[in-house]
Amino acid sequence: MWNEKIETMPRAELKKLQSERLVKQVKRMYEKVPCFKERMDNLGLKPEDINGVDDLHKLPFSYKSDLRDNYPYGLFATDMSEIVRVHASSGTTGKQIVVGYTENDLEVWQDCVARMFTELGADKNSFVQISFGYGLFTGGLGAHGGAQKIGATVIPTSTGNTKRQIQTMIDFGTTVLCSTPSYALYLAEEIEAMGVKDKLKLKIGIFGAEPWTDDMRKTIENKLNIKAYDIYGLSEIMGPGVACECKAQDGMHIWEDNFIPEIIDPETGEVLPEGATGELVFTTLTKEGFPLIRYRTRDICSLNYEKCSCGRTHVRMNKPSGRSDDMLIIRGVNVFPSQIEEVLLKVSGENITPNYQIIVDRVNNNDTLDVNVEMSEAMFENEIISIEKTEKQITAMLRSTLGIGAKVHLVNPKSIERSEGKAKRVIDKRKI
Ligand code: DLL
Repeated sequence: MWNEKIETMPRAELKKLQSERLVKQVKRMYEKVPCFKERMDNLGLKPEDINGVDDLHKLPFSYKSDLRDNYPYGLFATDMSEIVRVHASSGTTGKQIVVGYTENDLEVWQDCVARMFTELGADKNSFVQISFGYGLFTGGLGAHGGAQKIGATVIPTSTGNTKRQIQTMIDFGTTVLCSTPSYALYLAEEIEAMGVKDKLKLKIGIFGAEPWTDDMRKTIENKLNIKAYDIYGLSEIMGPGVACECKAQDGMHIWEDNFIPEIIDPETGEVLPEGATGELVFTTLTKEGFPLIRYRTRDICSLNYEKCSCGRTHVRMNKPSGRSDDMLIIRGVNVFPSQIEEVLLKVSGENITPNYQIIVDRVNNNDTLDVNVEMSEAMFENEIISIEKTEKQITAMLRSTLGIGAKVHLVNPKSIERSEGKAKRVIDKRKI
């Protein structure tokens, strides 16, 4: 382990540490962030009313809209002279949001990411290729900092230039690949097409930044002949490294010395009991530049507080099934794109590839759902009849999973645009 004392800290001690940090954080934010002070004042709350984690539920929520309303630096809690880096995220809608880090924030970030790399088997002998985008997106530089911290040889390729990226992977002896799962899939396809799979030294894939199913994980593992791990994070809270799987692969450990997670009912805001599924909310405990209290992530998941077989005591979150704002309501039925992916990957194999796109529209006041799936080269050369048969099979499976009908279209190989970062799998024309 990278930080054994912290990673295995008994829960009672962890709670004490969190409580001390929370009290300080609330006091600091009350003094330095006008928007937070105003919300506290409106609730008739003073920093002295917060004596530890048990008082957390009294504090006001914060929202993505707060970041937009206070754009760019209005929520920062230090003087700008202390901020040594900013990152930004555009998200799916609206103006970008900006986050800032002090020198100490960057150190905490590197420490969290170093814990992740160490657990997943990377060390100073590893060659870590970072194929997350570098720039304002937190993925590239965030993963980079942790990989450097553990003394690995970092190969900062960023995204894009896929063929060269693969040549680099071969020539430089990459053993660990970090990217979005959808870019890993794209890389795997190109590796197959170039016929160079046996030239790779890859062992571990560390993927995240977007929802992906377990079936997608298996597909990528088989195609690249690696072990693939899931990591989670968001710019507002830090970037990659907020949570990551361990070798037990039974959820992602959230580094609770730095972040307190809660699960709430997204409608009422009520804190839900242990194990319930709801919206994930984070409070940052150590962030100086850009701290947040009870930040509504919109990600839907549950938390598991049982001790993990890896020995870590920090709580585990399960794979987010999607964001509450990604949920599609089609003819009154709630549909998560991940449910569609699950079905498609069950069928994927000889006939269809894991590349797909979901198109939602409204025609004559009726919602329509079309799912385009790329067929394999083998099927492309096949007779029409088996294409129709596969379309029908997928349609039936989708109907039984989603409870609504979808039109499935098998489309030509390589006709769906590949993603180098986060995949855009849903086109909701009702919103255009
Ligand atoms: O995606 C940070 C990151 C970079 C995480 C690299 C992991 C690896 P944002 O661009 O702000 O930050 O997007 C954050 O992406 O609220 C989730 O909805 C989604 N997300 C991130 N990781 C996962 C994951 C980065 N493993 C938003 N599974 C989050 C599902 C994920 N969704």
